[in-house]
Amino acid sequence: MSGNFTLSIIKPNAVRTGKTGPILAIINEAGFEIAALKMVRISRKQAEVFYEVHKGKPFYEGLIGFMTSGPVFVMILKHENAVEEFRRLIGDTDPEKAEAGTIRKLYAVSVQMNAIHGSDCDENAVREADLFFSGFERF
Ligand code: IDP
Ligand code: MG
Repeated sequence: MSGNFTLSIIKPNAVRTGKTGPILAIINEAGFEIAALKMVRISRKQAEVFYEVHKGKPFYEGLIGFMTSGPVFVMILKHENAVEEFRRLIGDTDPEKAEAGTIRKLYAVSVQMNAIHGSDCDENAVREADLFFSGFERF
């Protein structure tokens, strides 16, 4: 299903403040199909593997601390051209630059606590989905 799916994470700030339902509604409205979904508390080790590309950047330690600070919802979402379409739906990394109506514009509280993750390319969608879901957990 490469090219037709992306990996998303509803981040701890959004889960903590009760935004999971509203965010899932936006994702549903936009026509994405949930192919896998679970609530997990990401460990430090898992966060380090997931964000290894950012190791050494000034925001890295803060990001790891934030992403392990509480439970998240991890999901595989299916859609035509899923990676690009989903990045458009979530908006810019920086909520101040995100377009009106995007998930980050609505629910991010800072660049770090920007409510949601979306894979940035098909190769990373495959990598990230494989980290979180076995074959039996995908539909
Ligand atoms: P993305 O999530 O839009 O792909 P990335 O550059 O891959 O953005 O960064 C991963 C995550 O790291 C961001 O979603 C955000 O939570 C955090 N982050 C990125 N840049 C900054 C920053 O300058 N300050 C604080 N946190 C940041
Ligand atoms: Mg990224």
